[in-house]
Amino acid sequence: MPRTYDNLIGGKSVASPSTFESRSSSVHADVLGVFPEATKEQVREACSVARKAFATWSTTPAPIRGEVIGKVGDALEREKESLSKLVTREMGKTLREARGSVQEAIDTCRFFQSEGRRLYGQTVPSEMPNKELTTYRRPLGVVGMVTAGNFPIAVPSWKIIPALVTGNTIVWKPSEDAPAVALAFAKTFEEAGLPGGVLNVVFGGGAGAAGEFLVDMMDEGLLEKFAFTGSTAVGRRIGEIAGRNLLHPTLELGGKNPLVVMRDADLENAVQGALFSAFGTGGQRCTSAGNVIVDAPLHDAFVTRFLEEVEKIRIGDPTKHDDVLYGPFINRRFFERWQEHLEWGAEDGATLAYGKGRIAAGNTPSGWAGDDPESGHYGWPTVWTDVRPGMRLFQEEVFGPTINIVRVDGIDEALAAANAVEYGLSSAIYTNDREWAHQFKVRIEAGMSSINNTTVGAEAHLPFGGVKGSGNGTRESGIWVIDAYTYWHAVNDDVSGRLQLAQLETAYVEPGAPIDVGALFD
Ligand code: UN1
Repeated sequence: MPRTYDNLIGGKSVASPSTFESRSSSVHADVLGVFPEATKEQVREACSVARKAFATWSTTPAPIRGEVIGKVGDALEREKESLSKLVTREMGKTLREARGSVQEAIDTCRFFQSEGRRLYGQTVPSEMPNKELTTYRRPLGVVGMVTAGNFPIAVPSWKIIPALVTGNTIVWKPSEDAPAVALAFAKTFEEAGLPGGVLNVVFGGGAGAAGEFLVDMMDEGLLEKFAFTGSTAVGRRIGEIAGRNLLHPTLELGGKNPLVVMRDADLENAVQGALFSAFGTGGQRCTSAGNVIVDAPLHDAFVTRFLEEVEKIRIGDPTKHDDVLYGPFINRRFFERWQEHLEWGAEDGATLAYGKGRIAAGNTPSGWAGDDPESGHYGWPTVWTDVRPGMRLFQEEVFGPTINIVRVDGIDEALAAANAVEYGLSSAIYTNDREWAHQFKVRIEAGMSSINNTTVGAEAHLPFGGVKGSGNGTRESGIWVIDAYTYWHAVNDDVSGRLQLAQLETAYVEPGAPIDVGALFD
């Protein structure tokens, strides 16, 4: 019998009238646990509990808050292996990548532990005597968070940790695709001594369920901030609701990330970079490459070498094999969404250079690791050639093991193609030409770019986020995320003992007579 788990509200376990199961992505019969479907009333209750907790947590000195985050990092480090295995079992990414994603959360703890001892404000000179101006970062209040299942620990850590160190309290609705990882992560905060009510976790679905209920709390005036990672369509909706409540949400949305390979590129490096960008995590990263844009003189050689490598990709159950590049889809929903694109490609008139849909008995690619393909949803690595801007295949996010190859001629065409999508999250160029790399840096419409590296693999202390349809300009990670969870408070401290009026009484110096350099030396 699988165990049943509860919501965490005000430091207490709270059950809900209905529940859902979390199943392993590689062996569907394997149930990780039964989780609650939080009701609207429970979500509301979590928000009011978080508000009460805000009074004490926001006045807890920031260095002390940072120490709690440090202890979360210690717990994550100690549990890294079992957490990584849980990520692999529940979500389906390889153990190597799962370890990387837990490490990303640890790195985030290390960064923000010490940020608790900075959170710098400024001292600013006043134009009046005996008056001092200072600025302080103040926490916003109660933050609602909804996160996706593809990075069930790293991406929540980018939100929860900076929000806590800056003194906010949280109601978090983790993805229904990875609730077990979310619960384990939330437990590390309990171990670290975070007071009850500061981080509340409500489980359940998105539309018509806990996720939407939490969004509704903005209209009820119970939240001061919303942070979301997920689709552009849902992000737009959250942005509208936040906007009418004068809240500035954090929105990390989709991507269709270009990887440009110029004629002078190191072919092997570019092939390896494109392979991991396209097929790492089975293409289920918002930073995965969508279009590989290849300069004409290298196009045919690139396609040949790339296809040789694609044929060798090892695929299988990541809980059993260490050497697979990717495992199953997170679940049926992700698989079905991916499968749709096979029709777009045919309608668009692109060429299917490699791939045969769902991996099944009698339909396995050469690198199949030999498991029962029906135990999870597995997709063939899929490569389309002759793809052009404007095709649906080129424009829309696919979120699976699919890559398009697009032929262009020269840096200007490459940049035009790279920018011809609605999104602008990450991007990459392979070239050793300084001028082309420079052109790419200044003209690409993206929040993140790599030169001679992949579209994925953002480090935990650089700003993460996109432009255009990929977000609303907020950034996560590093010092930049602090702006998302604080407001600037400007303080005028007047010790003159009298009414002093800036601008009206400012004692500017009277200028002397104008000088004339010509006359001075004639
Ligand atoms: C995501 O896909 O939502 O840069 C985040 C990367 C990872 C995070 C991806 N560090 O690929």
